[in-house]
Amino acid sequence: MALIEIEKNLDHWVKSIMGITSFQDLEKTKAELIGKSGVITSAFRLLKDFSGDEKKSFGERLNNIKSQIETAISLQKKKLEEYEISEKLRNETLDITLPVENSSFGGLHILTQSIRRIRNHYLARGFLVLDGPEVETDFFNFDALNIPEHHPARQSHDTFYLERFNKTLLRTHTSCVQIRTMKERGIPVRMISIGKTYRNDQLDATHSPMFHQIEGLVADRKPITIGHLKSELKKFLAFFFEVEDVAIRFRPSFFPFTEPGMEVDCRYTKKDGKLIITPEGDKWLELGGAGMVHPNVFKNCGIENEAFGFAFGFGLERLVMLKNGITDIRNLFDTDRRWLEYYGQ
Ligand code: FA5
Repeated sequence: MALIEIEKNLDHWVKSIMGITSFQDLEKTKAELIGKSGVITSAFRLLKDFSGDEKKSFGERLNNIKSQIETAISLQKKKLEEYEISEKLRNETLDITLPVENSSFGGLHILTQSIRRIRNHYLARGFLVLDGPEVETDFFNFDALNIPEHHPARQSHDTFYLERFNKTLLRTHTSCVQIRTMKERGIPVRMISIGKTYRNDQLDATHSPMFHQIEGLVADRKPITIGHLKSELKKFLAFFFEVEDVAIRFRPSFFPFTEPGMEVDCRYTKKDGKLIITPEGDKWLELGGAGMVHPNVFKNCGIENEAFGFAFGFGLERLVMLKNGITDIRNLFDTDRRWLEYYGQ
């Protein structure tokens, strides 16, 4: 197309660009005018037929036309984008005056319910209910609990270290709260702590990289025995499972912060596929760890001379699963509304 004709058409092109209503049409017009084989681009090829001032003037006129077209296209594109956003906003406006379809307003997660129940139980019995930080130092998580660097027990806790903060980690258990409590308050003390703990464990039906533990500690200058520990655990488990009595047994185990250390099992039976905690049960169920506080732990907390104590640590998810017949820990962290509504309160 000759330059004269192009100049004549310019007004018409700009007007029609301003009237385009879709991105697709805009792109099409852009290609027809200033695309690779567009009218204007083709006209530039004629430049080679001119020379000197003529060439200069031809080039300037064409560039001027091209830039007017580009401006019109980009203005129109912006207009279309704004229109699209305002349409979207208009269509997606929520009518908050409409009545709700489902009258369920949510409830407390079963883990929250359990934490509250356990806390209330212990508060009523005069225990301190304490929290500790989830980001801990290796002193509170390991050293003070008689697990020095290079101790093999450190390997059994697959720890998330926060490398930027030297010697800082996500606590692998709530036993650190024992240390913080005794360092700050000394003994005698009766406390529990419930909170989140973290381990680099593969997620499966019974393991989660984040889970909760319940820690208990009773320490005194007066003698405390395994008999006291057994009685406390029976009380706690009978309360938690809402049964009259629980038969428990201790199996020797090793925790560097206890001496002796043990695993706690309780009797149960299965009826119609349901798990029932009962002293008459024919099977044993593993519940958690416990033991008598190791003398080094007292020492590390600045408690000199004779001291006695017991401690226990249970996984909350495992207890909640046993009580409610939940077979997969992942259900506790899913967002299936039906499940949450069933167990929520
Ligand atoms: C401990 O963590 C000790 N601190 C418990 C303890 C406290 C012993 C006081 C003695 C005195 P253990 O590593 O066994 O022990 O973990 C305790 C419980 O946490 C386990 O019995 C289990 O119920 C739960 N648990 C451990 N790892 C996971 C996991 N990845 N997901 C869910 N629960 C877990």
